[in-house]
Amino acid sequence: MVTMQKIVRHCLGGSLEKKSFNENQVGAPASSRAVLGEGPAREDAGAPIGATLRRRSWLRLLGMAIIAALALLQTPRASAQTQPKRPNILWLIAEDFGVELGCYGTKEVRTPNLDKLAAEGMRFTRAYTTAPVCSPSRSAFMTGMYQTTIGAHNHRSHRDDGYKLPAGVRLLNDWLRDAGYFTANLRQLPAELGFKGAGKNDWNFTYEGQPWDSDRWDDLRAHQPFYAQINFKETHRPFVSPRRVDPNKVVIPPYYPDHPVTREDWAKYLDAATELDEKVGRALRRLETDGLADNTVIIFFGDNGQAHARGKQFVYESGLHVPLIIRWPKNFPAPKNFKPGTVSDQLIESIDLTATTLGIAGVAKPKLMQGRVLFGERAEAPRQYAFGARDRCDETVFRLRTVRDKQYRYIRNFTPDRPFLQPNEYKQRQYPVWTLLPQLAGQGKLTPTQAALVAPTMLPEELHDLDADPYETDNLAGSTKPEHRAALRRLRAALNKWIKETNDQGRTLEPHAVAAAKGATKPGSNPNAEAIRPASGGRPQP
Ligand SMILES: [Ca+2]
Repeated sequence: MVTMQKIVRHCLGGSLEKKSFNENQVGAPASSRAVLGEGPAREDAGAPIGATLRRRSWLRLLGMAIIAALALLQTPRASAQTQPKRPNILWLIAEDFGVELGCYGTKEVRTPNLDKLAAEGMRFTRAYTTAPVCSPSRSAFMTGMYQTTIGAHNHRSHRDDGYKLPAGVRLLNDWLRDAGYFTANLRQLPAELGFKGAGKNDWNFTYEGQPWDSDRWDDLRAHQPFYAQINFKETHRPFVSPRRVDPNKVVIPPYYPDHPVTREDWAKYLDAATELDEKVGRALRRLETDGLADNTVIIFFGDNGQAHARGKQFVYESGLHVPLIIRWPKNFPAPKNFKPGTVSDQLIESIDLTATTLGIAGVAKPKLMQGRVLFGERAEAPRQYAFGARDRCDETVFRLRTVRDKQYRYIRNFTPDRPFLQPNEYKQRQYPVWTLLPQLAGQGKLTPTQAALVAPTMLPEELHDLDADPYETDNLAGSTKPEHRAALRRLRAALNKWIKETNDQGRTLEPHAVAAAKGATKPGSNPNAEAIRPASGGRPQP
């Protein structure tokens, strides 16, 4: 009873009055001490005895209610301390980045840190984002759902209309937080790293509340298990990394003109990859010195493909193919299907990383989640197909859908009446080759493959044999060879089925005025507001 009175007194007269429940404070012991510790005594001197007793029992009840409420608030976090130990999970996300790493065979880059990560972990050669541009891709891999299913398919849409995720669909963070994980999108990194995380979210839906518990690296060690991201902006344009690569030595894809402008631009992209690798290396080394490396699963990937004219925003390999490296930590046994030091050619969609991350955390896959678990006891069958979709980007409306299997990529263009170079202010401003193409076309200096990019219309269907033609320049949709006809029929059917079964929301276009305003539905709103936010200071906002 004395103890209870102390508790009641303390709650009402002491720490409760100055209590400010710190959402970032995890773990029962510290918080419990804050509530149960000695506080200033409270006396009821001068009040009648009956009134005092009535007040005391009321206070007792109130105190118990407050304690019960605080305990309830802390239950998920407290349970993280007592359940079997689970690994931390750190996503390292590169912007607009294809597979231009030494370990993927690019000779001109110097990427020793990611190459080492791949050697220690697993490297995946067929990992694909579901969209070739930031916001739909990020909306997808943060929910484990195709962006086309959840209505997040148009780039920078739903920024001012209050649009929410469909019922039963949640952010990865929310599922993990419920399971006792601390979540962070790291912007504030240790000073020795010499850079800040971009902190990018870029979701095409409204998130109410605070999606992340923290943006500070310094919070990680005390808040395990954690799920954290570092978003790297080096490979996003403009490329500003130190010059290392010789433009004369880079290998230019055949669909771009071999011109000094192209070579210079490509070399800068590879320089950005080297800079990215250097920063990833710093973060990984700090993880070790902080004693976190052996408890943390590392997942490195790109948020969409290459920042080049035919890459980002288009559904060729160059727009969707991303690097994927996963390293398993020493303190946990590798799960089923995870084989350190190996290379896998399994088809993977970025939304599989969502389901897999939940699996690593010991969380059952939510009923609606379309991503597949790659490892562990919950591992699902490998995909036969990887799908991708491009819808409005900025002010530019296309509807492109694609599916690939282990050998072929099929593309269907629902807007073939528009040119590849359909005006796009962002591409024109940031991509020198975008401007170079029509200039050289006017001078008659493009090869037929390159000239396809300046044609007044696009092909309604494409079929590419990725083994024979990795640059996807030879369209086999009209081929009479039986194997090509069979692949075309099979992939057409697979795409039709996917559109129907996943309820592709892109079948209905946005109103013209919304598209023209780059997704804004209200005068004066800026759908790019988050994307152009400076990468320093403050917590990330949804
Ligand atoms: Ca991006």
